[in-house]
Amino acid sequence: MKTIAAQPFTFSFAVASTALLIIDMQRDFIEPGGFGATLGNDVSLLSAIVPTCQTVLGAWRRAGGLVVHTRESHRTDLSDCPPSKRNRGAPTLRIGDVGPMGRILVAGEPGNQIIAELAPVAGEIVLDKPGKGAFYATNLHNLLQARGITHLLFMGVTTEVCVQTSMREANDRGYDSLLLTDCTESYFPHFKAATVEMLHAQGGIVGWTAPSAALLDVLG
Ligand code: TIU
Repeated sequence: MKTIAAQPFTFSFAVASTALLIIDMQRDFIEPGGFGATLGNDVSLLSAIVPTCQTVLGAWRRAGGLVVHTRESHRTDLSDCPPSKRNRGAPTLRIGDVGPMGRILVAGEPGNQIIAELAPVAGEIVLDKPGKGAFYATNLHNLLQARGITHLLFMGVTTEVCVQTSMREANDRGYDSLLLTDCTESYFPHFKAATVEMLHAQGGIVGWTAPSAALLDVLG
Protein backbone atom coordinates (compact mmCIF):
# COMPACT_ATOMS: atom_id res chain seq x y z
CA MET A 1 0.00 0.00 0.00
CA LYS A 2 1.08 3.55 -0.66
CA THR A 3 -0.15 6.51 1.35
CA ILE A 4 -0.01 10.10 0.16
CA ALA A 5 -0.69 13.45 1.78
CA ALA A 6 -4.08 14.65 0.51
CA GLN A 7 -7.18 16.62 1.41
CA PRO A 8 -9.19 16.10 3.56
CA PHE A 9 -6.86 13.37 4.90
CA THR A 10 -4.32 10.83 3.63
CA PHE A 11 -5.18 8.62 0.64
CA SER A 12 -3.98 5.01 0.65
CA PHE A 13 -3.94 2.81 -2.45
CA ALA A 14 -2.21 -0.13 -4.09
CA VAL A 15 -0.97 0.45 -7.64
CA ALA A 16 -2.34 -2.92 -8.76
CA SER A 17 -5.92 -1.97 -7.83
CA THR A 18 -5.73 1.68 -8.93
CA ALA A 19 -6.30 3.23 -12.36
CA LEU A 20 -5.18 6.61 -13.66
CA LEU A 21 -8.19 8.14 -15.44
CA ILE A 22 -7.19 10.85 -17.90
CA ILE A 23 -10.31 12.75 -18.81
CA ASP A 24 -10.72 14.24 -22.30
CA MET A 25 -7.21 15.60 -22.92
CA GLN A 26 -8.27 16.08 -26.54
CA ARG A 27 -7.41 18.62 -29.18
CA ASP A 28 -11.14 19.57 -29.17
CA PHE A 29 -10.71 21.12 -25.72
CA ILE A 30 -7.09 22.21 -25.65
CA GLU A 31 -6.35 23.57 -29.13
CA PRO A 32 -7.90 26.51 -30.99
CA GLY A 33 -10.72 25.64 -33.39
CA GLY A 34 -12.20 22.78 -31.36
CA PHE A 35 -15.29 22.32 -29.21
CA GLY A 36 -13.98 24.36 -26.29
CA ALA A 37 -13.22 27.32 -28.52
CA THR A 38 -16.59 27.14 -30.32
CA LEU A 39 -18.24 27.63 -26.92
CA GLY A 40 -16.39 30.93 -26.57
CA ASN A 41 -13.65 29.81 -24.20
CA ASP A 42 -9.99 30.85 -23.98
CA VAL A 43 -8.44 27.43 -24.59
CA SER A 44 -4.87 28.57 -23.86
CA LEU A 45 -5.54 28.20 -20.12
CA LEU A 46 -5.76 24.42 -20.44
CA SER A 47 -2.42 23.68 -22.12
CA ALA A 48 -0.52 24.84 -19.02
CA ILE A 49 -1.12 21.50 -17.26
CA VAL A 50 0.21 19.34 -20.11
CA PRO A 51 3.84 19.04 -18.87
CA THR A 52 2.65 18.07 -15.37
CA CYS A 53 0.25 15.51 -16.81
CA GLN A 54 3.12 14.06 -18.88
CA THR A 55 5.27 13.69 -15.77
CA VAL A 56 2.53 11.89 -13.85
CA LEU A 57 1.65 9.65 -16.80
CA GLY A 58 5.32 8.70 -17.20
CA ALA A 59 5.68 7.88 -13.50
CA TRP A 60 2.42 5.90 -13.46
CA ARG A 61 3.48 3.89 -16.52
CA ARG A 62 6.85 3.10 -14.91
CA ALA A 63 5.01 1.96 -11.76
CA GLY A 64 2.98 -0.44 -13.94
CA GLY A 65 -0.43 1.08 -13.20
CA LEU A 66 -3.51 0.83 -15.42
CA VAL A 67 -4.18 3.90 -17.59
CA VAL A 68 -7.59 4.83 -18.99
CA HIS A 69 -7.89 7.71 -21.46
CA THR A 70 -11.37 9.08 -22.17
CA ARG A 71 -12.58 11.12 -25.11
CA GLU A 72 -15.84 13.07 -25.28
CA SER A 73 -16.88 11.74 -28.61
CA HIS A 74 -20.01 11.22 -30.68
CA ARG A 75 -20.83 8.77 -33.45
CA THR A 76 -20.64 10.14 -36.99
CA ASP A 77 -24.45 10.02 -37.29
CA LEU A 78 -24.79 11.85 -33.93
CA SER A 79 -27.27 9.17 -32.79
CA ASP A 80 -25.65 9.36 -29.33
CA CYS A 81 -25.86 13.15 -29.12
CA PRO A 82 -29.16 14.32 -27.66
CA PRO A 83 -30.61 17.30 -29.55
CA SER A 84 -30.58 19.22 -26.26
CA LYS A 85 -26.77 18.90 -26.15
CA ARG A 86 -26.29 19.87 -29.80
CA ASN A 87 -28.74 22.77 -29.80
CA ARG A 88 -27.89 24.42 -26.50
CA GLY A 89 -26.46 27.93 -26.50
CA ALA A 90 -25.09 29.87 -29.43
CA PRO A 91 -21.72 28.28 -30.27
CA THR A 92 -19.87 29.36 -33.41
CA LEU A 93 -20.02 25.71 -34.53
CA ARG A 94 -22.25 22.94 -33.18
CA ILE A 95 -21.32 19.32 -32.42
CA GLY A 96 -21.00 17.57 -35.80
CA ASP A 97 -20.28 20.75 -37.79
CA VAL A 98 -17.04 20.93 -39.76
CA GLY A 99 -14.35 23.06 -38.11
CA PRO A 100 -10.64 23.55 -38.72
CA MET A 101 -9.85 20.21 -36.99
CA GLY A 102 -12.69 18.27 -38.64
CA ARG A 103 -16.21 17.66 -37.33
CA ILE A 104 -16.62 19.03 -33.80
CA LEU A 105 -16.60 16.32 -31.08
CA VAL A 106 -17.03 13.47 -33.58
CA ALA A 107 -15.13 10.17 -33.31
CA GLY A 108 -12.22 9.73 -35.68
CA GLU A 109 -11.81 13.43 -36.50
CA PRO A 110 -8.42 15.09 -35.94
CA GLY A 111 -9.81 17.38 -33.24
CA ASN A 112 -11.24 14.46 -31.32
CA GLN A 113 -7.85 12.81 -30.78
CA ILE A 114 -5.93 12.92 -27.52
CA ILE A 115 -3.13 15.48 -27.71
CA ALA A 116 0.18 14.08 -28.96
CA GLU A 117 1.96 14.75 -25.66
CA LEU A 118 -0.34 12.30 -23.83
CA ALA A 119 -0.96 9.82 -26.65
CA PRO A 120 -2.08 6.39 -25.43
CA VAL A 121 0.33 3.46 -25.79
CA ALA A 122 -0.38 -0.24 -26.31
CA GLY A 123 -2.19 -1.81 -23.37
CA GLU A 124 -3.92 1.38 -22.26
CA ILE A 125 -7.68 1.72 -22.46
CA VAL A 126 -9.14 4.43 -24.69
CA LEU A 127 -12.79 5.02 -23.95
CA ASP A 128 -15.16 7.10 -26.08
CA LYS A 129 -17.94 8.61 -24.02
CA PRO A 130 -20.98 10.50 -25.31
CA GLY A 131 -21.64 12.35 -22.08
CA LYS A 132 -19.77 14.40 -19.53
CA GLY A 133 -19.44 11.50 -17.11
CA ALA A 134 -17.06 8.66 -18.04
CA PHE A 135 -19.48 6.02 -16.70
CA TYR A 136 -22.54 7.20 -18.61
CA ALA A 137 -23.34 4.94 -21.62
CA THR A 138 -19.89 3.29 -21.49
CA ASN A 139 -18.57 -0.04 -20.18
CA LEU A 140 -16.05 1.66 -17.89
CA HIS A 141 -17.41 0.14 -14.67
CA ASN A 142 -17.18 -3.39 -16.15
CA LEU A 143 -13.67 -2.75 -17.46
CA LEU A 144 -12.51 -1.60 -14.03
CA GLN A 145 -14.31 -4.36 -12.13
CA ALA A 146 -12.77 -7.01 -14.40
CA ARG A 147 -9.31 -5.70 -13.47
CA GLY A 148 -10.02 -5.48 -9.74
CA ILE A 149 -9.78 -1.70 -9.67
CA THR A 150 -11.05 -0.07 -6.47
CA HIS A 151 -9.19 3.29 -6.50
CA LEU A 152 -9.00 6.00 -9.17
CA LEU A 153 -6.59 8.87 -9.76
CA PHE A 154 -8.12 11.62 -11.88
CA MET A 155 -6.59 14.18 -14.15
CA GLY A 156 -7.83 16.02 -17.26
CA VAL A 157 -10.28 18.65 -18.37
CA THR A 158 -12.39 20.44 -17.54
CA THR A 159 -12.37 20.32 -13.77
CA GLU A 160 -15.97 21.25 -13.12
CA VAL A 161 -17.54 19.57 -16.13
CA CYS A 162 -16.24 16.14 -17.25
CA VAL A 163 -13.77 15.57 -14.42
CA GLN A 164 -16.17 16.40 -11.62
CA THR A 165 -19.08 14.53 -13.21
CA SER A 166 -16.90 11.42 -13.66
CA MET A 167 -15.60 11.62 -10.10
CA ARG A 168 -19.12 11.85 -8.73
CA GLU A 169 -20.20 8.89 -10.86
CA ALA A 170 -17.19 6.93 -9.54
CA ASN A 171 -18.08 7.83 -5.96
CA ASP A 172 -21.61 6.47 -6.38
CA ARG A 173 -20.17 3.23 -7.80
CA GLY A 174 -17.95 2.64 -4.77
CA TYR A 175 -14.54 3.80 -5.98
CA ASP A 176 -12.16 5.82 -3.81
CA SER A 177 -11.09 8.70 -6.06
CA LEU A 178 -8.40 11.36 -5.87
CA LEU A 179 -8.10 14.40 -8.13
CA LEU A 180 -4.56 15.59 -8.96
CA THR A 181 -5.05 19.32 -8.59
CA ASP A 182 -2.23 20.52 -10.85
CA CYS A 183 -3.21 18.03 -13.57
CA THR A 184 -6.69 19.45 -14.11
CA GLU A 185 -7.86 22.79 -15.43
CA SER A 186 -10.95 24.79 -16.24
CA TYR A 187 -11.63 27.64 -18.65
CA PHE A 188 -12.74 29.42 -15.44
CA PRO A 189 -10.08 29.42 -12.68
CA HIS A 190 -12.64 30.18 -9.96
CA PHE A 191 -14.68 27.13 -11.03
CA LYS A 192 -11.59 24.93 -10.67
CA ALA A 193 -10.89 26.29 -7.20
CA ALA A 194 -14.48 25.81 -6.09
CA THR A 195 -14.63 22.30 -7.53
CA VAL A 196 -11.47 21.14 -5.77
CA GLU A 197 -12.83 22.48 -2.51
CA MET A 198 -16.30 20.96 -2.86
CA LEU A 199 -14.97 17.51 -3.84
CA HIS A 200 -12.97 17.05 -0.65
CA ALA A 201 -15.25 19.02 1.70
CA GLN A 202 -17.49 17.35 4.29
CA GLY A 203 -14.93 14.67 5.08
CA GLY A 204 -14.30 13.80 1.44
CA ILE A 205 -17.93 13.73 0.35
CA VAL A 206 -16.86 12.91 -3.23
CA GLY A 207 -13.20 12.03 -2.73
CA TRP A 208 -9.68 13.29 -2.16
CA THR A 209 -7.51 15.97 -3.78
CA ALA A 210 -3.72 16.36 -3.81
CA PRO A 211 -0.99 17.98 -5.91
CA SER A 212 0.91 15.62 -8.21
CA ALA A 213 4.09 15.98 -6.10
CA ALA A 214 2.39 13.99 -3.33
CA LEU A 215 1.81 11.09 -5.73
CA LEU A 216 5.23 11.31 -7.35
CA ASP A 217 6.83 11.18 -3.89
CA VAL A 218 5.47 7.70 -3.25
CA LEU A 219 5.85 6.34 -6.79
CA GLY A 220 9.59 7.01 -6.59
N1 TIU B 1 -17.24 22.84 -21.72
C1 TIU B 1 -16.49 22.28 -20.79
O1 TIU B 1 -15.97 22.92 -19.87
N2 TIU B 1 -16.27 20.93 -20.83
C2 TIU B 1 -16.84 20.02 -21.66
O2 TIU B 1 -17.74 20.32 -22.43
N3 TIU B 1 -16.36 18.75 -21.63
C3 TIU B 1 -15.35 18.32 -20.77
O3 TIU B 1 -15.17 18.85 -19.69
N4 TIU B 1 -14.56 17.32 -21.18
